[in-house]
Amino acid sequence: MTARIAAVDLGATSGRVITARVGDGLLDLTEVHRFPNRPVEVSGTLHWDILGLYRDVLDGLAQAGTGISSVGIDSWAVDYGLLDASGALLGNPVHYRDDRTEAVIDDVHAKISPERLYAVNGLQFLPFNTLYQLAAERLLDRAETMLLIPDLLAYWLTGERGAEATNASTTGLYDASTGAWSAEVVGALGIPAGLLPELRQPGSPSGLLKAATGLPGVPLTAVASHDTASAVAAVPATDANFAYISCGTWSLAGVELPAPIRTEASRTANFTNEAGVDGTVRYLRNVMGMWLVSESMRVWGMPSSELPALLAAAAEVPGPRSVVDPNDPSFMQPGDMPSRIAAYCSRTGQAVPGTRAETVRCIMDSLALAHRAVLREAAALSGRRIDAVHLVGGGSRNALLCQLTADATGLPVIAGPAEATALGNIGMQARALGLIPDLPSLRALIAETQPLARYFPSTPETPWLDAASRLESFTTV
Ligand code: LRH
Repeated sequence: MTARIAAVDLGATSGRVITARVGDGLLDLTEVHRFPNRPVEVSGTLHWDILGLYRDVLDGLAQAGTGISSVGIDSWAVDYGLLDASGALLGNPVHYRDDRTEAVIDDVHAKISPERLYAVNGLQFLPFNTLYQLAAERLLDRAETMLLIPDLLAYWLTGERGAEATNASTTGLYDASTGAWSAEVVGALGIPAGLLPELRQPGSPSGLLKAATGLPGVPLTAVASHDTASAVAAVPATDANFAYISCGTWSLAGVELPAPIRTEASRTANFTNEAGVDGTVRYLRNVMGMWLVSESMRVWGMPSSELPALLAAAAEVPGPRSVVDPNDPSFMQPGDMPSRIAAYCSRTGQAVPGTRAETVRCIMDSLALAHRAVLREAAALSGRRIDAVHLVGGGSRNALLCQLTADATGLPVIAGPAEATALGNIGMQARALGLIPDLPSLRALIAETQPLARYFPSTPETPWLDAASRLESFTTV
């Protein structure tokens, strides 16, 4: 038996609607609609253009056509819309790169300490975690319900409200031990009871599409709606000793574990325990990934179609030379990334990249070095042996980054699938339809059907060791 399934996958810079034919060993993808996701600054606040995105979702579903058995939605994490008592959207969802939380982080930590927060939610500190955003939220007193982005779109498509669990686990309000909203954290922060809808597990039915969507009566299925959770579900690993890097706007690097780790060492290393499918834990740390390149290209006025040429030029530049900590707070907000990278290099006494190719080479070496650091720490903190690194997502098309990651980590890198997030989304729907029995079968099917590339360490470790210790000396200054 086969079925046609549609995945809506929204990333921070672009979205897509992908259909797949699944079943009988088949997993064929067709991208039916791809669209840019362009944030908008209004009166000093950075917003998502949520109605524009919803329109593109509708357009994509129209392109998908009839004969669809199920639709699922995933997006980036942490951001939300608020509904008033009539179900109307209050304001426009704020982008996680807006700096509104800076002023409230200390207040939140005065109400509940970072140590206690980590003991409950197991989450890495990121200034945009939903709990800080809610502390800075001006519309809270008028809000009845908070819906994370995929849940908000699901509500508009079906009229049904819920909170999908993998994405809920990125809010800071979710208890990593019980898999429920944390009454303790919610209470400590004075978040109104009832703001958070009931949790839904990936695979559960989430309503039927309304007539106005053009696909009336088609079932919406909750997937691992946090894009990173979908991407990790689609890692084509065939045994347990693997690490993954879900590489797109961010590089999310880590291992999959059966239970959270909330030791003090893990907290100070800022490792997160986000919920994966079937009770798995995504033990990882965020690395500010290809954002550094996409933002540089925006400043240079280069369309993304010019990325391959830019990477080819960067591959000709010798490296590793100047390196930056991609997670330096100066790189977080939109702006003139090449100048900020130059300022970092000059501040740390390194050669300042002079050309675009040198800047991109500096970013690639820095990301490879960050991948090395995170995976070594993940292995040390979890005791998990890493035999291979699965690099999935759009970054898997970046042969330079894949090769440098193999060189810097000293590990084989298996690159692909590029559409891991959509495949994870589709996979959970296929499982709900009874077409795929379990997670290992989904991964095996992806390994069999999707093109993968392999990269092996090709250079001595010494220059990477030198660069790593140089970088450490900057970050402790
Ligand atoms: C990647 C991602 C990541 C989050 C960030 C906000 O798209 O979902 O896992 O930390 O966006």
